This record gives sequence, structure tokens and C-alpha cells, in this order.
Amino acid sequence: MLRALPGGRAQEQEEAAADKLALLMALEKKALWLSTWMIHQANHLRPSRDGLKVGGHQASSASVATLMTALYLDVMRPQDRVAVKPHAAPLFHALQYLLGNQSRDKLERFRALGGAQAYPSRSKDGDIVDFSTGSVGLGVGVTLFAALAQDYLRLKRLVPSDTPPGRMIALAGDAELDEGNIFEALLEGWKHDVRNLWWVIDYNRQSLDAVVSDRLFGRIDALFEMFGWRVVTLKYGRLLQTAFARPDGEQLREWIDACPNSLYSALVYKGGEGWREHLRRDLNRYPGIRAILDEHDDESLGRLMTNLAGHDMGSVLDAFHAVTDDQPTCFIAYTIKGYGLPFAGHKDNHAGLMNPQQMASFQQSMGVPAGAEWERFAGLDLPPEELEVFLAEVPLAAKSARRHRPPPLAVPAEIAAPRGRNLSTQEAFGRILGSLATAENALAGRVVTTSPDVTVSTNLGAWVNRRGIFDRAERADTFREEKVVSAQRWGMSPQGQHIELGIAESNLFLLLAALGLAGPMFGARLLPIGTLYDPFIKRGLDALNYALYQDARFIVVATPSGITLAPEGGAHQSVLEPLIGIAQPGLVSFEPAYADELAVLLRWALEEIQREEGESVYFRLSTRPIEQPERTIDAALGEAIVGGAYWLREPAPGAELAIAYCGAVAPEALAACEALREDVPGIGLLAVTSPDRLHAEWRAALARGEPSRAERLLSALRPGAALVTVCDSHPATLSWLGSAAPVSLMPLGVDHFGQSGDIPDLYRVYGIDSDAIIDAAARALLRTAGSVRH
Ligand SMILES: Cc1ncc(C[n+]2csc(CCOP(=O)(O)OP(=O)(O)O)c2C)c(N)n1
Ligand SMILES: [Mg+2]
Repeated sequence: MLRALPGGRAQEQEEAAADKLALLMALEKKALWLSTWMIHQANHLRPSRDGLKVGGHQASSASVATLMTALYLDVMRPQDRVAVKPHAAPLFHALQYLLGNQSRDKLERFRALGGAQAYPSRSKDGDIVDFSTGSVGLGVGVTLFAALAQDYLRLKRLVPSDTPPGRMIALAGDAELDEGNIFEALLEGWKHDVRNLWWVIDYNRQSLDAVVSDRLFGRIDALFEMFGWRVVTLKYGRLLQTAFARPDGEQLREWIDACPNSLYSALVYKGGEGWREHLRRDLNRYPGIRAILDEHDDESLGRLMTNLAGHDMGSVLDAFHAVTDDQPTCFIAYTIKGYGLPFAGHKDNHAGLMNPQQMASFQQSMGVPAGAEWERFAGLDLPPEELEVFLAEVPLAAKSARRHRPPPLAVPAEIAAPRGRNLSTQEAFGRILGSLATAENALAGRVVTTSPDVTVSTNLGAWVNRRGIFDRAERADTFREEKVVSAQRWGMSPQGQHIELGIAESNLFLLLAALGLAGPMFGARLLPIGTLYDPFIKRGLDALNYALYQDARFIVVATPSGITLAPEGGAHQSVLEPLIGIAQPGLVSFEPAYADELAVLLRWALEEIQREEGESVYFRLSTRPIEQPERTIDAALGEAIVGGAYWLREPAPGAELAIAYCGAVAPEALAACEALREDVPGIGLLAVTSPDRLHAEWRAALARGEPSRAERLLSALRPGAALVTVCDSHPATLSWLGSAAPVSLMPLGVDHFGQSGDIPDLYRVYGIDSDAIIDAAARALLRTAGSVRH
């Protein structure tokens, strides 16, 4: 890799490179030791209080020791961001420890409360982790969307564009490639022409259960190349390459190339003797091979035969440093799972732990004296001062923030509610965004919308028409140029503020994760709003959970929802999503009924997602136009809407009946309320805008020993009063209210699969129309009167 330089410079550089190689190999050895020791002491030396195995992945860490050491201690620059395969967490922590970014105390508490996490975690391990990982495939996918987010910011000059872009790097396990989300991401990345992306595949040909299929050979590179990636294969290390260059060496290469994964792995485990036996059997007729076998004792033969490029520091450095452009690059690095450890190559080694005897001899071979297990340089042949100087000068260690904290953007004091006698919340959403699109404030410039092929049908049209679609290149709207009439103007340019995705909800949430981390990751806040159909939240649920676990901040607008989408029925009906809204950490959910509520809530959400301790926000909206109340929302009502509930019809003090509803069933609840008023004049009607907020506040209030909002609201009723709850979702969304206040509750809702129909038919069949509410109220009243025993 060295260019000839005048005088002795070339030689000097060569010497410097050799020194660096020696330093990196020493530190790799130390990182491997520390990762192995960290797991060992957590499992064998830390007292167990619960009888559970602590676990940790010694083999998976060993597999990437060379690759990660090369990346962290030489190749990466401060602007690069990495997703480390989940099971390499111990090695990651070891490298951070060597760099002085991780404490011994946390390593000693690996997998214990407050210690280094089992899988790298942005929120729990702190600034050292760029992307959390754990659910395989998602960490790989998110790097692609982070590259897209970085482009979005740079092309708009929201971040400095005169400094080099960061490379978004994923260190992936080979079995992660079985996850469909990776291929969904690849396709999307190709469409968006992503750049500055490196996926380094730890190709150890082992997953959790087994050795992976041989037929995968050759498929992976073709696949990446098809998507415009450069593929760099790191197969054989320098020892093997030297052997291949010897007489008959080609026979050895062909033999290894043809060796089935499972046999190769088994021989790695068996060691020199196993290799000798098989090579003798198959290649003894070649004098060159016989010579190689004669020259190597068992140990050195084992070393030769396992000299894959992914464990050869020189090959790894050459490969990484050779890539200097921004083309997405996949490095397929051949490795051995458990390399350097006694269970190397064994198919059952995924969760394997070295036993105390194995550990003792490993410690001896590493030259680590007893009592010096945590010493950073114990057992290395190089002087500690030299190692210290080297680590201090690692490019990644250059002082620059890995996490930015840009200030929040100002949100206007009010967002005007769209006007109209009959409106659906979905239409109101479209109109609010449409007017935001005309605003000339900084806030509007930071809103970025995205949708998996449902931009038009979730009502983002007006926004997109004004703000345009994001693309690296300027692209005309052909229909418009050809003067074909269309309501949609889809011009594309780097100025565009909508990122159009193909139909893959997992990609939507990974993109929202990346956009929602733009502030901390790249230094410029974005206010991402993603839209999709409510039932398809489940389709991307793990990616949503993943985004939230990393504390990415965004707004999800899910519409249409419930059986209220009526004729579309069946498979498009969402039932349990409001329960996700209640249960999902990191996400506040709302299901408003009216346009003015939505205006208040969207304003609040734009602030909430920017708050230090804030959360992302999920809106469940409907396509059903309903009659809007004529009112102005004062501060108290606004606060109640955000708090989760308010009395739409105030009950008389000590009332014996109330109805609580959520979302698009408001007209049925209102009609039932009016009908029941004749018999129960004091009846109240509670509008629930957020079962989630109400529920969370109830729990918090219980813990504080104070009355909750729900309890305070319902205390207007007489103790033991009847309460009918109704929502277009699973009845459990609201039925918990029966525990928050002393009421006798009748829960209505949808708890089986839907079908097509119109709203009157469907609401009747599923028991959420006004007749059903009246009926339930009558039964609840009877029950409270003690006439019916349950
Ligand atoms: C979505 C998901 N499913 C299952 C698992 C359980 N699991 C953990 S590691 C693993 C196999 C990993 O193999 P590979 O990616 O090749 O990593 P290696 O340990 O071989 O480096 C599986 C199935 C998981 N973490 N995430
Ligand atoms: Mg693997």
C-alpha cells in the first residue's frame, strides 16, 4: 500500500506501518482477553443470587476481535457512526475500556444492574454507543437510513457540508442477513442512492443454532453488487496466501474453497491433527502439499489453516484503508467463531462459556498474571508507555462530541384548528400540515415527513405539494411537465421535505429512528412525521420499538384506523394498536375525535419530541367525518385534552351514569348520551383523548398516593355509579378505568376480526353503536341497583 518515496521515507513509512501493526495486534489480543474475562467473571466469579446463568458471548466477540480493533483503533474517524452486532458487546466494551471511555467498575458489572449492557445500548451505555443493537438486522438497517438522514442534512446545509461526511458502519453477524428487514433496507437504499455506508459482515458461517448453508456462498456478493454496492471479500490471510503461492499451493486453495462449512468448522475445532488427517487423505499425491504438512507441527498447521483474512490485521487494514470514496461498501470478512478460544469453530459455541480450567490455561497463554486480569496492558510484549501513546492518538479519540445537544426549535403558541362542520381527524391532520407548509418559520423548515407508499391516502398531499420530495438530484414531475392533470405535484430535489418510501413499514420506523436521532447524532434537529395505516404498525413494530429504545424522537400518524374505515374492513381493521399505544415505552399516544383537539395535540407533540425527557408521539386518526363542536379551546381545556380526558358533557354532581368514549365513536356516544338524558338527567360524557396518558398518570398518582386525573374526573359521579366505555378498538383500552375510580363499568369495543360494511352496520354488529351504548348503560344501571348479580 506504500508509495515509493524519495530517500529513506518509504522505508521509514514501512517501519511505521509495521510498528502500528504490532501495536494493533497487541491491543487486539488484549481486547479479546478482556472480553473473555469480563464474561467469565460475570458468570463464574460474581455470586449468583437467582440461579440464572448470566451469559455473554465469548465466541461471537472473538470472531470480530480483529475487525473491531482495526476499526476502533485505526480506521474510524470521529464523524463515523457504528452499529456493533449485538453479541460483540463485550468486545466493544473492552475496546472502549482500552480507549479510556469505559470504567473497570462497569466491566466488572457486565450484565448487572447499572453495568455494561448485554447488548450495546445508546440509552443505557451512554455516549460511547452510536446505535443500539439487540434485535438482529435492525442495527444493520438503521445505518442505511442514518446515511440517508446525513445526506438530507448536508444537502440542505443544516450541518456543515465542508467537513467530510461520516461513514455509517454496521458490523453485522452473517446470520443477520437472514432478516428480511435488511433486504427491504437495501432496496430502499438503492432507490435513494445512499452513500457513505459500510457493512462489515463477520462471515463466520455460524448462527446461533448451527453452521450456515454452503449454498449461501457466492450469493451474498452478487446480491450486494446488484444493489450498486462495492463488495470487498476478505477471505484468506497472509499465511495462507503465501502457502497458496508455493508449488501445489493452488491445490490447497481449491481444497479449502471446496470444503463444506460444517467440515471446515469441525476441523477448526479439532485442530492440527484433524487438518493433517484430511489433507493427507485428499491431497497426499501433491509433493508441495506433503512438504507443507512436513514443515508444520500440529499447532502451526492449525494456525495456517485458520488464517482467514478477517483475523489477519494487515489484510483487514489494507481492505478498510483502500476504500476512500463514498460508494456503499460491503466487506465480507471470513472469520472463525470463537477464534483463539478452545471452542473455536464448534457449532454449539454461540452461548458457550469457557470453563474455569479452560480459562486458566487461556490466561496463562495470554501471559496475564493472576490479579492483573483488568490491567490494560498486562501480558503484552510492548512497553505500556508506547501503547498508551498509541491509544491517545487513535483518530477516533480526537476530541469531538459524539452526541450533540442542539437547542429546541420554538413552536408557535397556537396551531389553528381547521374549520368545517364535518371533518375527520385525518383530514384535519392533512390541513394542519398543509398550512404548516406555507409557514416561513424555522420550525416548518425542520419538519420532514415520510410514508411507506401511503403519502396520498394518509393526507400528506398538501404538504408534499408545497414542500416537495427529497432526492439527491433535481427530478421533474413528468405528469406535470406533460400537463396531465393531477392533484399531486411530485417534483423532487435536495430541498424536498418529504422522503417517500416503498411499502415497508419496518423501513418507515428505521428511517424515523435515524431522522429522530439527527439532533444528537449529527447536530441538527429534525421534526420527523411518519404516516402509515394503523393496522400496519404491527408490521413494523419491532423496528418501532427499536427506534424508541434508542430514544429517537418523532411523530407517527396512523390512519385510517379501527372498523371505522368501514368498507375497507377485514385485514385493514386495527384492533389492538391502542393497547400498543398504552404499553409501548417511549411513546405517548392519542386518539382525538375532533379537529380542534388534534390542533392542540400536534402543537404539544412538536414540543414534546424536543424535550430532554420527552417521548415520541403516536396519533391514531380516522377517515370518518364527524360533526365538529363549536367552541374555543381555553387553556384549561387545552391542558385537559393533552392530559387525556375532559367532560364533553359535564355530569351533575353525584350523577349515577356516565359514558366515556375515545375517538371516532364520538357521535354514537353523544347520541346515546342525549337519549339517556331523559331518564338520567345528570348523565356525563367523558371525552378520552389519550387512554395512554390517562393510564400512565393513574399509575404515577397511585405511586405518589394522590388521586389520579381519571379518579378526579370520575369523582363527579356518585360512588358506584355506572360507567359505559366505548372505543373503536379492544375494550381493554378503557376498561381499566373501572379500577381507577369506584364505578361499575361496562366495556364496549371491538375484540374480533372485522369485515367490510358501512359504519351503521359495522358499529351494530360489533356492538359500539348508540343502541349498544344505551343497552349497556341500562344493564350497568340495573347492576348498580343490585338487580342483577354477577
Ligand atoms: C430478531 C432476533 N431474533 C433472534 C435473536 C436471537 N439470536 C441472537 S444471536 C443469533 C444468531 C446470530 O448469528 P450471527 O449474526 O451470525 O452472529 P455471530 O454470533 O455468529 O457473530 C440469534 C438468532 C435475536 N437477537 N434477534
Ligand atoms: Mg455468524
